[in-house]
Amino acid sequence: MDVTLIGVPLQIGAGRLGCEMGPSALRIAGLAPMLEELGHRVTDLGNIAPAPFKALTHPNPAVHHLPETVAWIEALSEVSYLESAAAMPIFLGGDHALSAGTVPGLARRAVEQGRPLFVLWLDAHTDFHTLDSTESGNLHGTPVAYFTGQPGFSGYFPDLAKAVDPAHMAMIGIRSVDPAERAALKRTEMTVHDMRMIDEHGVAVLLRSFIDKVRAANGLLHVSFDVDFLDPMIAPAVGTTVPGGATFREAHLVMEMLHDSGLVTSLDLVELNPFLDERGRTAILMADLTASLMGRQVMDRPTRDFAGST
Ligand code: NNH
Ligand code: MN
Ligand code: MN
Ligand code: MN
Repeated sequence: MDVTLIGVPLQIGAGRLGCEMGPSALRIAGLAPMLEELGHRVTDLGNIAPAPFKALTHPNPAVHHLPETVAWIEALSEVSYLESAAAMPIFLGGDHALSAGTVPGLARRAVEQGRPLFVLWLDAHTDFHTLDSTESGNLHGTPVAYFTGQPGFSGYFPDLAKAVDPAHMAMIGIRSVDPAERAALKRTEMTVHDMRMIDEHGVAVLLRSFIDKVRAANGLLHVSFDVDFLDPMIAPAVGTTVPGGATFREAHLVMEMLHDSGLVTSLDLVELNPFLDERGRTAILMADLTASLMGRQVMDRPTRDFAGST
C-alpha cells in the first residue's frame, strides 16, 4: 500500500505543551522503516505549517488559541483532502485538535468518491465540546462536535463541506465525559463504548459490529487514535492520563482486527507528548500499534474472513 506520513506539530489545543514534538518522536521510534518492512511504500511529507492567522475571539472566555487552531484546521483540511486521493495518509500529531482539520478534508474526499465516511474514535475522552460548552477552553476537546456539525462553530471554525453523520461513528475506550458532552451526545446516534462495555463484552465484539456496519455501507474508515485510549501504565506520554485504559493486548487486537478488515483508509496518531515519556516507550508503542494496524502479525492467518469471524 502507498502510505503518506504527515507531521502535524500542533500543541496549543492541549492544556500542556509538548505535543509539538510528537511527529519527531514517532519518526525516531522508527515508524517509516517498520511500515516499509511490511511491504508498504512510505513517503514522509515532513511537517506541515498552519495557514496565516486571522484575529478572532469567542465570547466564551475560556477558549484559547482560537486563531492559531483555525489556521491549523484550514491547512490540515486541504492536506487531508489532497493526500487521501491516492494514498493512505497517516497524520503524526500533534494534539487532537488536528482531527478538526483531517476529518473534514476526508469527508470532502468521501463525497467525491461517492462513499460514506466512518470514524472510529479511540480515546479516553469524547471530545464533544462546542466552543460554548468547553470549560477548559482546550480546543482538542472539540473536534468531534465540530466535524459532526453540532451548532456554535459557524463564524469561528471553517464551514464544513460535509458533516460526518454521528451514526457513522463509534467511540471506544471512553472513561472521561464532561456533563455538557454527555447531554449533547444523548441527542445523537453516536455509538459510545465506555470501558465498562469493553470489560463486559470484550473489545472484539464491539469493534466487529462497527466493522460490519462500515463494510455493509461500503464506507471509508478513518481511525483517530488518541494516546490516552491506552492505559497510562503502558503509555505515560500524554498530558491527560486517565486510569483504567486499554491494555497492551486489547490495543493490539483492535489494530489487528482493523488490519484484517481491509477498510481503514486514513489514520490520526494524536496527543503523544514526548516531554512526558519514559525513554521513548510510548512513541515506540504507538509505532508498534501502527505496524499492527498495517499488517504486522505474530503468525500468518490462514484465511482472512471478511464475514466477520477474524
Ligand atoms: N473533556 C476535557 C476538556 O475538554 C478533556 C479533553 N482532553 C483530551 N481529549 N485529551 O482527548 O478539557
Ligand atoms: Mn482526544
Ligand atoms: Mn483523550
Ligand atoms: Mn504490534
